[in-house]
Amino acid sequence: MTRLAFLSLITSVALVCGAGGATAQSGLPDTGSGSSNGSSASTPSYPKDDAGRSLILRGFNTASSAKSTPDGMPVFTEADLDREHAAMGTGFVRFLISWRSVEPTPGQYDQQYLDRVEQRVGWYAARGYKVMLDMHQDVYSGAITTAGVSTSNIGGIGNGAPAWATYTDGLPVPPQGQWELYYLDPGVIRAFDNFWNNTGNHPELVEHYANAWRAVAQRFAHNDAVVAYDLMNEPFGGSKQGRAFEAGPLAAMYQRTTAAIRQADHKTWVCVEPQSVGVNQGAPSALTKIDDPRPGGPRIAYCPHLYPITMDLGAGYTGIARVITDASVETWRAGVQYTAGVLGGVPIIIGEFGLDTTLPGARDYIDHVYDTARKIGAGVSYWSSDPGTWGPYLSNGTPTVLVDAVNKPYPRAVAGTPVDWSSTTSQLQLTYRPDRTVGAPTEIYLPRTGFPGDVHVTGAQVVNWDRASRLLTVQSPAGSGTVTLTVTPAA
Ligand code: 9MR
Repeated sequence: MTRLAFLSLITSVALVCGAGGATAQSGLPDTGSGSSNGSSASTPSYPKDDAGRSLILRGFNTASSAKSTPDGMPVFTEADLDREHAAMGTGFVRFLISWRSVEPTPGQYDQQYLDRVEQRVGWYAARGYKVMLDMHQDVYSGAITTAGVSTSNIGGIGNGAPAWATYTDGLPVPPQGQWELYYLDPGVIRAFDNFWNNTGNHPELVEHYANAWRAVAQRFAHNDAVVAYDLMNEPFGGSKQGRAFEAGPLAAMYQRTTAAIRQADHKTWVCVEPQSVGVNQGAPSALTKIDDPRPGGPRIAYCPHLYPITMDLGAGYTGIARVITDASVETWRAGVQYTAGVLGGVPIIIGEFGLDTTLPGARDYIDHVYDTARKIGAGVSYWSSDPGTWGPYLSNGTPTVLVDAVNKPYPRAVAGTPVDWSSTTSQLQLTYRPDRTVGAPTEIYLPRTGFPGDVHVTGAQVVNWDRASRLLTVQSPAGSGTVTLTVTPAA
């Protein structure tokens, strides 16, 4: 076992054994109860589309391959998207972009790169998807070693920041056998310390970062498919960790970048992530509220990742590993709802969760995470659509257990506020409070497996059932109050 894995395991066990107490003491909510800060954890909020409908986002990260391709594009074709769409009914993507590609030289924004991103966004838009643009990084940058990203034998040593913004100050970045361990290398810690200006030597870097985001926002401000900007993937604080980082330079960067984005774009949701180390495994975040200067109320969302250490270590989801994983997910869930409350009762989008789908119990774990997401009203983008054992398809095209797990009925856009929903392969039930100012219908995805023919709907009027796109649209009955609708296959 590696150093980090060992440390992580200890952290995980400590969380499972100890954080329950810490959770209770700090007033983190149980499922369904209100949080201690005035916002209610039992009434999730949702990002809205242009028609004002609540969005329940289900999709993939596309794709890890974009980290190292020279043109910054994922190895993912329109045909791949058609296959995903037909097989799983996804309607959302967390699309990876990178600072190195947006701003290859200081102050110069590569419009041809943004053209390529816009083209891919167009593929998604044509199929009715919503897009979150994710400014990705891992281990700061491909320039942390002279080896760069492409010659690594462990799948890429760092990606994200441009070389000109990478200051290791001559400190070493010794090779590691596992990519996460690079985060502990002195040169990487220094690169982050310079980015956050923990050193006091590089106040310009965060300014560049915020301005690069403004350039992205200028391009996509009026693109209806783009609903969210994930400001930074898995932030790491260098020598500042925990509260010192999250309530300090991280929140300051989010505030500055949000202000820069709002100079160009008042519409798109701004997603903020906690620090990844520890919080991805279930530790509480100390992130503080970000003000959104847009007219008409804030559009901030909380976009954490979920990686219980048991799953990352390959323990599978059986026996004691399952017990530990469930406890980690539960601790993580309480922390996520708490932080969403701190941020102002904001929508939650799980930007990443993922695992080796060939592990024992993988299917049960995937179901458990989607069920947890459903209960807390969270969107989900699975890591990732790349071919392989973590993805929906192996390199030879064989589907993994993920395809069947994701391909479930779900309400995609609700003309009001969802109160509760659940589904099996051949049934969907949705309770929601209609918003009479929303003219567009509620939209529901129904897989072919459970709904091969006509559908039977109670509690609402069918507007359209499109067996090709698998989309059912319904209008709630006149009158006020909560509506419960049920969809089953017609007898
Ligand atoms: O799965 C990715 C792996 O192939 C890469 O070597 C690694 C470093 O770029 O990144 C992995 O993806 C991670 C993502 O970038 C951030 N969240 C955790 C993902 C899984 O480890």
